[in-house]
Parts: sequence; C-alpha cells; structure tokens
Amino acid sequence: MKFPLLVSLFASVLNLSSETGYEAWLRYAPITDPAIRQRYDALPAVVVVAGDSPVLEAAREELVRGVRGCLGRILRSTVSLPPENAIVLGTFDALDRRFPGLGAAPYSTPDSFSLKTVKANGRTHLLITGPNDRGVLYGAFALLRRMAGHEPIARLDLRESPYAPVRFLNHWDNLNGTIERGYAGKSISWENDRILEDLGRVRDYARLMASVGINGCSINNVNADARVITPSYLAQVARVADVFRPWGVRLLISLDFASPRKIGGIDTFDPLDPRAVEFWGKKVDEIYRAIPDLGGFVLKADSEGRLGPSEYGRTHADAANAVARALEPHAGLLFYRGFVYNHRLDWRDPKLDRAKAAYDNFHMLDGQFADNVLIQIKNGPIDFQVREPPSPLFGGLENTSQAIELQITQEYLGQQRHLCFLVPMWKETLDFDLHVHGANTPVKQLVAGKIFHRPAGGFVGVSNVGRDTNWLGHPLAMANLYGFGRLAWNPDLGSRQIAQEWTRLTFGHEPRVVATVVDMLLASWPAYENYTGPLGAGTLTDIINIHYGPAVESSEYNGWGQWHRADAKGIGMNRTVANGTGFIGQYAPPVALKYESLKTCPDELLLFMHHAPYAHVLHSGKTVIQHIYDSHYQGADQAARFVEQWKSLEGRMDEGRYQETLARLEYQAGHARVWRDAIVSWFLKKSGIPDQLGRAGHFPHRVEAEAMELYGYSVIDITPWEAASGGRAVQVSSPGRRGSVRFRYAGPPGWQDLSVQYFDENDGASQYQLFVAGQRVDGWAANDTLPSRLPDAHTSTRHTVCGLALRPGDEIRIEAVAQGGENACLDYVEIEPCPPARRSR
Ligand code: GCW
Repeated sequence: MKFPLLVSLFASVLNLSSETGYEAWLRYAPITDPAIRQRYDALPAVVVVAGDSPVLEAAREELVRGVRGCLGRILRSTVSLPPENAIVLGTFDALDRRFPGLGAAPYSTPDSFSLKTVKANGRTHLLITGPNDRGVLYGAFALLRRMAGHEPIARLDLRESPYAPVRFLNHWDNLNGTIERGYAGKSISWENDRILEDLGRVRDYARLMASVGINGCSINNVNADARVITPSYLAQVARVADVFRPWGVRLLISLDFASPRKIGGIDTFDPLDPRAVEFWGKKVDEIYRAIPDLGGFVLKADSEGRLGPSEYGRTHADAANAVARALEPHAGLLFYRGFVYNHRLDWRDPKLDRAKAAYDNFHMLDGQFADNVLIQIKNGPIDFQVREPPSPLFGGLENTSQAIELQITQEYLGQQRHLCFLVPMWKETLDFDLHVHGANTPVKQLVAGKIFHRPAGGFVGVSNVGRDTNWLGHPLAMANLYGFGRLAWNPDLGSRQIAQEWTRLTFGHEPRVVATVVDMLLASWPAYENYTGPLGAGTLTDIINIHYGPAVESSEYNGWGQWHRADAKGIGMNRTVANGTGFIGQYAPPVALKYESLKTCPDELLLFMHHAPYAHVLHSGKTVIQHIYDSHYQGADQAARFVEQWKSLEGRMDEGRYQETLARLEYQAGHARVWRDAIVSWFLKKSGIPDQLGRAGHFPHRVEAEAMELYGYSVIDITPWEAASGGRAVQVSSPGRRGSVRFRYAGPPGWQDLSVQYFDENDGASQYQLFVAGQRVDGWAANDTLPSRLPDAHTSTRHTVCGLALRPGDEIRIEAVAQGGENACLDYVEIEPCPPARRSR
C-alpha cells in the first residue's frame, strides 16, 4: 500500500471498521454528511402504534433500530397520539378507530402499504399504514430503505402493492443439518435431526426476508424426509414458525408423498385410496394444530427417484388434490413442483427430450387441480442452466395456478465462488412475452395469475443460505437474495436499479464504490456465460454430481437428458418441430416460429433449439466454433478484470468485506481460466478447426508439470482430460509423501508473474514452496474446501507470485509435502510478464 497513513485516516473518517456481512442490507449505517442528515431533520421523535400484534411490534422496533442506526436518535414510543408530530403505525382499520380524522385512505391488496405525510390539528404526522399488519411492517421497512438510501422523506405520499400474493423461499435443508446445493455452511434451522436450540439466526433471517417482502418460507429439502411431519418433529418445526411469525413469514413444509406408507401405518400412498385420503386429512389437521398459520406444503413427486402417483397409475392432479383438499379448510397452499422428468431417457433416441417433460406432464392436466394447488415451475425447461428459454409450461396452464421457481443458490452458476448476479437473467424470463393466444402475456403476469385471473400465484426462490457469517458465502451473493425479494415484490424494477439499491445499502454511498460494484454485478452473468456454456448449449459442467467445474461430455451418453450432442461436426439439440424433438411446438406460434427458424432464432439460444455445424455463421457474423473460442477468452478476461476493478476500491470500504471479496474474485479469475482452457481445448480437439486468433491449444508461457524434472513425483492422467493442461498432471509418489519438480526458465530477463496451477482437493492440505534460483520466494497450503476429493476440474486452482525478477537459466523449483488424501498434484507453471501498471508501482 502506497499511503498507509492516508488510507487509515480516510478509513476512520468513513468509519470503515471491519464488517462481516451478517447485517446484509440492513446495516443502517450512520449518516454523517450534514447535507444528507438534514433531509431527516423533520422526522418526528415519537412513534405511535395503533394495535399490539407481534408484527406491529416488530415494525415499531425496526423503526427505532433503523433511525437509531442512521441518525443516532432514539425514537420515543407511545400508544396515544402525542401533542407533537409523530410517526403513526397501524392498519387502516385500526388507525380509523383509534385516530379518526387522520385521513388514511384504505387500500385493500393484502401486504400493501402506504407512507403518507398528513396534517392534523396543526401537527404533521407520518402515517405508515396498510390493510394488514404485514403491510404496515413492509411500510416501516420501505421508509427505512429510503432513509438508508439517503432519499428524501418529506411530504411522502407513496403506495405500493405486491405484484403477487406468493413471495416465498424454499430451503433444501436436510434434517441432519446439511444442505443440498448449499454453499455457505450448514443449515440455520437443523442439526443432527433436530431443530437448533438457538434460533437467533433464524430470527435475523426472517427479518431479512420481511425487509424485502418475502412472506413464506419452507425449511426442509424437497427431497423430503417423511419424519418431518411426525409429532416429535412437528413440535420443533413449530418453534421455527413462532420465530418467523412476528416478521410476517409463514412457514411451509416439504412433504414426502409416500408419507402415508412411511409414517402413517398403512400399506399404501395411493392418492385415491380412502385410507390415504384419511391419512392426509388427519395429518394436516394435526399439523395445523401445531402451526395454525402454516403456509402450506411443497411437494416433489415422481421426480429424480422420489415416489409419486405413478406408483399407482394416478395423475399429478390426483396426487396434488389428495393433499390440497386436506389443506383447504385451513387455507393452506400446495406447491406441486413441475420439475418432473424421466432421468432414464435413452440417449440414443434423437426424439427424446427432457425439455419437453414439464409441459407434457402438466399441460394436459390443466383445470384438474384444486384451487389451492400451484404448479411450481423452474424458470427454464431443463434445470437452472446459465442460459435457457422460459419454460413453455408458463403458457400452458390457464385454469391452474402457478409460481415460478428461481434459484438463488448458484448451483450451476459458480456456487458462490464465482460472482454471478442473477437478476438480469431472471428478468429476461419474467419479461419474456409468451404470446399465449397471441396476446401480450409476459411470464411475470402469467405466474402472478394476472392473465387468467387465478386466485394464487407468484414467486419462489431457492435460497439455501447457511451458517456462514455472511449467509451465502460470497459477500456479493446476497445481491441475489435481495434481488429476488425485490423482483417478487415488483418484477418491473430494473436490474440496474436493484443493483444500485443493494450496493448502497450494503457498501454505502461512496460514488466510486457504487459505480464499480454495480458495473461488476451487471457484467457478471454475461461473463460467467461466456466462460462456461455458449449459445444455450447448457453450462457444460459436470452434470452428474457436483455441477461446478467444466466436464463437457458428462451430459452425454446417459439418461439425464441434459444433452448438447457435440460431436466432430457440430453441436446443439435439434428441438425443432420440423425434424427435431418438437419441443419448440410447446410455445405459442409467434414464439415457436421465432425459435424454429435459424434466421430468427437468437444467437444466445441457437444451440438450445438447433443442432448447428461448427461452421454455421451466427447473426453476429462469427462461426459457432469461433464464438466458442472468443467468448471463452473474453469471459476469462472479464473475470480477471473484476479483480482489478475490485482492487480500485481498496480503502473505500471496510477491510473485512474488501479482503473476503478480493480472495473470491482472485480465485474466480483463476478458475475462469480453467473453464476457458477446458472448453476451448475440448472443442479444438473435437472439431479440428483452429482458432482464427491462434490462441486455442497454444500456451507459450506455460511449462507442463509432466515436462519438468520430477523427484518423488509421477505423471497421472486427469479425468476428464480437459480439466488439466495437456490432459495430465503429476502427483507425489514417494513413500515419504514429499517431492519436487524443477525446470529452467527460458524466457527473457525481466519482471514476471509466476502462476502455479495445482489441484486443491478437499481431503488434505498439502504444502508447497517455490524457489527461484535457489531462493525461497513463497510458500502456501492447499487448504481450500473446493468441492471434490480428486484432482479434477473442480479442484484445479492457481497460486500466483507477482513481480519476480527472472533471468534466463534460473532454476524454478517447487517442493511439496502431500497431506491427507491429497497428493500435492501439479498441472503446470505459467510465467507471464507483469502488467506494466503493476510494475510501475
Ligand atoms: O437441480 C437439481 C438439483 C437437485 C435438486 C433438484 C430439484 C433438490 O441438482 O439437487 O434436488 O434439482 O430441484 O428437485
């Protein structure tokens, strides 16, 4: 650092003491700028609450907390209107009864709110009202968001209604405390088959949910354990509902459809068998005795090995209705997942297509579902890939309610080790016009039930926050949770606006910080798409298990149906009506026509809809193969740029979040290269078509480990081959578990950066030391927890030492001590000139 004193002075002025991210966007950071503070001078000193429900109490406490944080003032609380200006909280009815004449004009959409400045008896009051307590709570959060966002609050007259009644989160938490596709530690609710004693984190999570209008949350995996609705579990689950309640969040439970047989003491779960019907009736009554305001259930049936109605030749409607009827008297909802497909498809049959499954399974049942059933449909027809068209099923249900399922946890999108802001991706789906019956029918309106006037509908996000202090692992990943809530409240909000709001609330208002973080967020999904899956082909990751690093062929030659059908000549799924799987025919004609024709199909979905030769020329003017090369280099460069962008913020935010984010971005830049090299090498080898720019397959700065002098090391093949440079690596093979590799530097003299590409498995912490011309210049441990215990695409990572003064003939030596199950594997060393900017520092 160049000016440490200056930076620390600056830091103390800005109050940059380290933050952990736990407060997320509800930091209520002190407002120190007098010009901004002045906007809140007229804020009353008293808060009055009409009513005494736990939700209103939460609203009052939040106001006190927020005003204290932002302005350092502690609001006085009273129950009657004081002889001075006041903030008045309460439902329209209560305000009318308690303080007639204040003039709050009622508004009926549940959960909506109004913030209004009124004059009465010579006083100026700020009314925070709504038709129900939850609306009042949302109004309090909205006021605080304005304040923390430094927006004026004088003469307020603001009303907002949620776009849809359903704004829920799902958790894939297992009862033992692990989380399926969770990337931020263990469950905040469960541990060792019990609900945690200390639910403090759950309370803070509920507050975060409420602050963006989320009003329901399921707390156990859709791959459900039937025990969750047995009496001893119910008593515990009810404790979570108690903690959610003051924040207006209803609890939901994921069910095992085979529960009647597994825990009900009967030998069937046939939804039409009266014994199963009786089971559900009694069970649901019992559940509602424990949790009277339960939101309902989530149900994954006949999918990925889950038992379902097919066991008895029954339909999904039979199954859904059996449970929904039992929920009806309690006003509970059943979220029946549309994610139903056969994962044992015959990959040799070119007509079979997993993308067709949701529509095929549910469209024909439209109208047969009870009114309290919602079909919960993933945004795309496959499974949360980096680029998919909207599921055609959104347009295939007119007499059935639906909800869109979006994934906040970044399963296929970098698992929170990579930055990937998902709001722009979600918005593409939500804004997409499916032209049902030729009319203007964007997905957001369909799922909200607005087009076909459904009684229910909305948005479900798979959250999977965990016990990591900052909830989602990556400090910037919370923008996705925030963004989900904001879009569920109002999908017409723009991506940039959401990114700006979140950044200001999370990192403050320093203009350079806001501009940089917003830029990075908005560039991140396109960057991730660039270095992972091109042109709608899918994420090109290992689809069998970990869903993280590159593995081009893992999707092929198996029944999972995530095929991209890349071969020596071309790539892509032919989903046309003319001679493909016919998937495109599931869309209404205007959409289908656009996708069916190569002339009108957008480039970014070309390979989702068509099988194209590598030489096919895109609308962009590039061939498919050149696009694959270019986009992967471009994406990896973008990821490298994120690091530089972030570094420009040093000293402009707290050190804790700065460093934590920097570490993730540096890792991402390295892994983006792993992706780039794997995909580019695979397609070069497969197609035999060279990269016009001569990059693919040429690594002039690289020395392969297998080409070095090896001591106590031996060469191994890596699977898949594209995960390692040259397909091979070296691992320690000496009985003493120590080894070294050496080579002579043959480049020009000068300042160089040296990167060691190695495999950091999660089953050991090997030690490495780097020597240059006999001098030890660095040492590090391979102690990350990347998601594999093998040397593969998930664990390939790099360690870079910057600014080495290298001379031709220098011996470069890496000494390693293997540890645990890890064999201190090395892939290559890359030596590149230091960027001029860094050299001059
Ligand atoms: O994307 C897949 C995941 C599974 C998940 C499934 C689902 C909960 O890989 O882990 O199971 O989707 O959505 O049901």
